[in-house]
This record gives sequence, C-alpha cells and structure tokens, in this order.
Amino acid sequence: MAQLVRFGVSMDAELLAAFDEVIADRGYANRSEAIRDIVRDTIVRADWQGDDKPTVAALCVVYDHHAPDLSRRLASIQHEHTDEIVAALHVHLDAHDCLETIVLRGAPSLLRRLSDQIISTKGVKHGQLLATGAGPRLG
Ligand code: NI
Repeated sequence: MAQLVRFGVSMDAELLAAFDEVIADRGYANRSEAIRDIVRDTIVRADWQGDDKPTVAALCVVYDHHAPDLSRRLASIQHEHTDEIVAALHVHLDAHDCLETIVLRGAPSLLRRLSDQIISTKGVKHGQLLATGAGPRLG
C-alpha cells in the first residue's frame, strides 16, 4: 500500500466554507477525498499540456450515417490509427444518428490531432474529447 502523508493547509474561512458546501453537494465524504480528486485533475491537465507522457481519452461523436461517404471515412481514419484506438462503441440512436465513443491511448498531441480529424470530418454533428488519465501517478 502507498505511504500516506498528512499535510496542513491554511485557508481563508469563507473560502473553506464555500469549498465544504460544494464538495458536500457533490457527495464527497470528506475534504481529503475531494482534495485528492483536485490533485489528480491538476496532474491530468498538466500531462495534457505536455507531450511526454502517454495518456488515455474518450472521444464521443454523433453523426448521421446517411451523410455521403461518412461512415466509410470514419472507419478509414480509425483503421489508420489502430495503435491509438483501443476500442469503439457504436450506438444506433435512431433512424439517422449514430453515437460513437472511441477510447484512445497515446501521446496527448497525437490523440488531440486524431480527435480533431474525426470531429472535423464533414457530417459529424458534434464531438467532444474527454482528456483523462490513468496510472500510478494518480495514486
Ligand atoms: Ni449507427
């Protein structure tokens, strides 16, 4: 088990009260758990600003599969990036729209470029990259 370190934090009382209110609304059991999540989020954001640590992400796109040539183009992009694409989930939302969640792994700049390429493909209605992270650095 990892070594646990305790440390003290000085903070304005009003700021702490506002923080306690927010974390209670979100369902945190205590400040420590909320602060651990903030620290992890800070590390994930820093990793995405750099480019030296491989990371993970989920790209979610919605598109009309009737758009000319779109399904073939999206499949083609994915077949060109089998090293970065771990898995894909395809849901037929209704008679027209499809939702795809594509799980990515690799260098942040590469994942961003791949995500931009997919989202900017003509006919994709909406797309969003969830840049996240994993591994021992997150505790
Ligand atoms: Ni579909």
